[in-house]
Amino acid sequence: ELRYPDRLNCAAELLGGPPGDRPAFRTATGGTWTYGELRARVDRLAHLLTGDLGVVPGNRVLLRGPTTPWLAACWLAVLKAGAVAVTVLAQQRPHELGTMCEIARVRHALCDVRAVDDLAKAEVPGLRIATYGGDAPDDLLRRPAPETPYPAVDTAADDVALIAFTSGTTGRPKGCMHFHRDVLAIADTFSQHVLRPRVDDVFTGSPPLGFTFGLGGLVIFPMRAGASALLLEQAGPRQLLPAIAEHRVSVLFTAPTAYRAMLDELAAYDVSSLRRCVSAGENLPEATWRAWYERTGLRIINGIGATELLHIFISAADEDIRPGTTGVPVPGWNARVQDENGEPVPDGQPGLLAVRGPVGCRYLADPRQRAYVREGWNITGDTYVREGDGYFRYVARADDMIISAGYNIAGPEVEDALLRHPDVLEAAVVGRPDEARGQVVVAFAVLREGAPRDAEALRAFVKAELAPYKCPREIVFLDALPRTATGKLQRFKLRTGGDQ
Ligand code: 3SK
Repeated sequence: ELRYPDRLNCAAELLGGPPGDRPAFRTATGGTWTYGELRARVDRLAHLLTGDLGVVPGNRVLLRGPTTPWLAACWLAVLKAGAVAVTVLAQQRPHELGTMCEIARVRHALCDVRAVDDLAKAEVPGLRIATYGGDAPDDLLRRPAPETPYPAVDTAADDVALIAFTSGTTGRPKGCMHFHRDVLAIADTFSQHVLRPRVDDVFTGSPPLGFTFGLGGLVIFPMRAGASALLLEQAGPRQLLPAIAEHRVSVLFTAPTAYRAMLDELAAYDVSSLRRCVSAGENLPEATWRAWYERTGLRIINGIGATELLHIFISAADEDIRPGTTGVPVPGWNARVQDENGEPVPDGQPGLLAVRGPVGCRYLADPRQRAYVREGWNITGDTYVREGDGYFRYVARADDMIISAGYNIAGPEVEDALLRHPDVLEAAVVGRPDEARGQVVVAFAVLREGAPRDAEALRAFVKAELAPYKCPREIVFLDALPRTATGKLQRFKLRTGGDQ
């Protein structure tokens, strides 16, 4: 069981350990921040926050900008000053930002000057925005500030440290509150037991810091291990491979679609420095796992996480990895599969995934809390099967099961079959209402460049792989699949054919 002192400031903990001359953050252009420099810059920012900007402990401070060491430093400064970091994504638009500021009662914002326009347009009443990274004399980084150490505010381990928003794939965003101890707990469970990081590790990846997948993988985990992170402002599949080669990256965090997209380019880059490849955010198709393994010899660490629970809670490491499954509960976490009434279902049968562990869901003033947490278990909204050997296998999002002529069909199984075809880059399978069958299976596919759009050939391919009732009635070709800002597939848009 994890135990932390009652008084705990997680930013001070993360900053405190490593020697000052060790690299903390690197940038694509070759910049390096040592831990000593990071500490000094965080302290300067904390002085400014609590001096010039008038932030007091408990205030909610919105952070917005591309993935840079300055954004990470602002996050650490807010927490060190006892305030609450409200992390949002650079892609979110004024209306969404306004809603999140209203829900979290945000009164202060630290914003990269390149991302300020949409925040200003949100016209949040009373919001004081300070920008960084610009030329203006009042830019946060140009203001005079004490160069003295900033003593961390003596927060309680269960004071709120951050509010992370999840919009799921639809609906009004929900703010998830996480404590100072939660920040350390994700490092001391998933990172410590599955990643087993070393001080010489170089982390990088694509998820932004406004998504807790990225915040953990690119700031919390490397810092807790005294390792370093390469922070990339542009981190699509095209930028990741050269960055891995040039900076000798050893730990990679990205999404299943990026692993698949990188396959074609792999041969042109030296990725021999990689020792851990983490995939989360969406289910990892077995076909992608196998293709990556064949080409690199690396076993992708699949994981399921949630903003509600801060990071990954089911996964597996090294030889324990079983392709096609997510893994087992991370040490410190518990998981089971249950029915709608909260009764456990037998192994081998699908049901709702329920988890509990050191971090729990705490929605900020949102009645949906009652649906997410039932009798102490967090119900993630995923349908899973627990195999006889204790491994958890993803079936579908609970509301994404397709029922066609009495058959239950899991979209991801059909997607996996499509992805085994060499021309298919991405696939999404949904149920479309049908008078005769209730629903019919419809697939959407993104093909590799130059591949023929031959729906019949693809249908024949799937028929050879799966029972005929699972074969898509229709295959629609798209240039890209609709996704949220954190990369999650928006199936409802495919189901309705609309742009909601
Ligand atoms: O939302 C997710 O899928 C996720 C995955 C890993 C870590 C954190 C999160 C929020």
